Amino acid sequence: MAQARRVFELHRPTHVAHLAAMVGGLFKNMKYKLDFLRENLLMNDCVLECCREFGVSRCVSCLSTCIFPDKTTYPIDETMIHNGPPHDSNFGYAYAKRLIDIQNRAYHEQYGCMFTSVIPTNIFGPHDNFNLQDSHVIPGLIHKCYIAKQKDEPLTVLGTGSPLRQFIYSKDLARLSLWVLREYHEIDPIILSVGEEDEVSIREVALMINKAMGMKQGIQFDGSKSDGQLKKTASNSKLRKYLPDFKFTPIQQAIDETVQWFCENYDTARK
Ligand code: GFB
Repeated sequence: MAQARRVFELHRPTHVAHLAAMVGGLFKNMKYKLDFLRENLLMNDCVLECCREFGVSRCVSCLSTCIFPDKTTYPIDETMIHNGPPHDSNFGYAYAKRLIDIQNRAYHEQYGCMFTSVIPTNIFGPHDNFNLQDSHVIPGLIHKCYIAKQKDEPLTVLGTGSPLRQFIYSKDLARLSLWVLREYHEIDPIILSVGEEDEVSIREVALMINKAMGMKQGIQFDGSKSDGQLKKTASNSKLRKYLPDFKFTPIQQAIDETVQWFCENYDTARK
């Protein structure tokens, strides 16, 4: 808490985008459920309490669609956050993030604070974490594809490749988050996602990465590894009511740019 206070003391912010978090892909989440819970609870409490103490006028925190109930109707919308247990693979992270919504409401009711949250789907882009074990699926497969190409071997995809995901490009999320910080005046969260029609399978994503990397070899699957949640299809109708014309970057173009960034920055990339 003292460290957080020193940062607020130094910068005296009026607006805060709370992006501090312990994050990771499916396999890291499955391994460190307690750490994900404790680390994120501690960081969230520090940041939100400093925002209140220093009179910050707007704070936007970042959740994730993995926090929604696993047994639910689709598409998921913002009203369903607390309607049941999240998927078992990431309950530590999910409950810590759900509590931010509770904290925002409590800060608003007790102190009138204008703290809110965004709920993006799976994020990827340049500067990501490309660690082979702990990363999310797209940076993980990009790193694996880079190695497979050098060995002229097929790309090995973990699981069956059939789970479905909606992916948001980090540059699109940054633009939308600035809009939320400036123009969105609700305490209730808002899902930031491409439409349901842009949901893709892990298999399709792997093929897009292969194409972007110029791989000659195909892909193969390691069915002994977990698929995690099969789908978490989210509705972006609340976002579309506010921003009907917002243009998301096409996923193949976003993957091409991320692959190019990784290849150009291989030596210094997080991995
Ligand atoms: O991004 P990811 O790790 O997390 O994606 P989730 C996992 C899906 O990709 C699973 C498949 O279906 C995996 O079987 N997959 C295939 C791989 N190959 C790979 C690989 O090399 N690495 C990884 N990581 N996956 C996370 C939550 O769930 O979503 C986090 O656990 C967070 O808390 C994040 O919310 C956005 O989409 O399954």
